[in-house]
Amino acid sequence: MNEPAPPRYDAPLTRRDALLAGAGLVAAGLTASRAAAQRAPIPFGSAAQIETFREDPLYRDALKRYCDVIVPMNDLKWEALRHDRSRFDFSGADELVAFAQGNGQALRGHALLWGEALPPWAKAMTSRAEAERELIRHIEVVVDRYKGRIATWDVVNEVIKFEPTPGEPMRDTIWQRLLGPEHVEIAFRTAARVDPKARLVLNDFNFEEPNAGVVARRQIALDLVRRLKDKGIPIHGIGMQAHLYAENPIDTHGLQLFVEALGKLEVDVEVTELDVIDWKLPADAATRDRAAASLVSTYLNAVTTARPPRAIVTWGLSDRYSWIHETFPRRDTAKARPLPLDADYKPKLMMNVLNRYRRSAG
Ligand code: 9MR
Repeated sequence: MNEPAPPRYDAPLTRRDALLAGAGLVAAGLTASRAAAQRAPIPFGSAAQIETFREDPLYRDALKRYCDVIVPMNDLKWEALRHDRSRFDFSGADELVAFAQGNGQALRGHALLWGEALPPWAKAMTSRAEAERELIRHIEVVVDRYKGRIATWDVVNEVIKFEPTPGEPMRDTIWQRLLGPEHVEIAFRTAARVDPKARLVLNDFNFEEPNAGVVARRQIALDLVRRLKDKGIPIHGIGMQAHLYAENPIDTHGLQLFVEALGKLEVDVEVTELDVIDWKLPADAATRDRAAASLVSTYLNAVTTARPPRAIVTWGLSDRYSWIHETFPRRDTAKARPLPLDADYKPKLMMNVLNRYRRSAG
């Protein structure tokens, strides 16, 4: 197979590059992303998994070295905090928060409301009053504990229906079943009341693919923002997860229109769970790494030229550990390569792309 020439990351930007980039003609978008990134540095970070954090010193070193922002991957979810109904368990979250604070890193909290990662008792709730009482109490306790330390919260996660049908915008969860669409308002209103200084974000996935379902998902996000704003309930950002499928194209124009429309509503975006699902790519590692870097570059260039995101966060740092290994296994059993560092913590081409946007190089 004839492989394309490796992309250039370090050559100076020529006038021709700039013109091509402006016309959207630069293959892979690598040069274009460089131009966009030169405007202003964007905080970079990663989700951190507590078990790995405890066991692997190289993982801790990488988090410290590369990240401006840390996101506890699972330890602020209900499943971790509320395993027992009567008692909050902050052990994992506290450890990661202390680590980030010790390193002068910012924190994103993920997530105050989600239909998944719930303990059995929460899945078994039966009445509106019970769901409302538990949700409000949960947000009060958790946001209050980390007030002034966790600056940004994913207040709600994945509340938009995967493939929305007209009149059915919301995902079917225990919250939607018991509280209806109002669960979003309750969550945002409560978080704002407890920490009026926190950045409050609605986090969701797939705003980037070229299909009708995604067009509908973007519209629903805009409608949700408008509804909250009309009611005087603060929302400051949309978190775009960006689990990018390597085999699918990115609707750069649609994505940019979305980011611009959010800007008009005075809402920023942040990239919250970036990684590349490479299960359909050829086995050769170098080919996969080039494709992943190129896809990330195309995505970040589209977002950043429309309106710079408040942060760029990857869902892990090293290919050694990723949810993609289990969720999207390759037929050839080769290990997935979704993240900016390889399994031995060596930076890959994706890290070069991210470096264009970062506050400081690692
Ligand atoms: O990566 C996370 C994995 O370790 C957990 O088992 C799982 C369930 O809590 O959640 C994964 O993270 C998800 C995130 O919280 C929300 N967006 C999708 C992520 C990947 O599934």
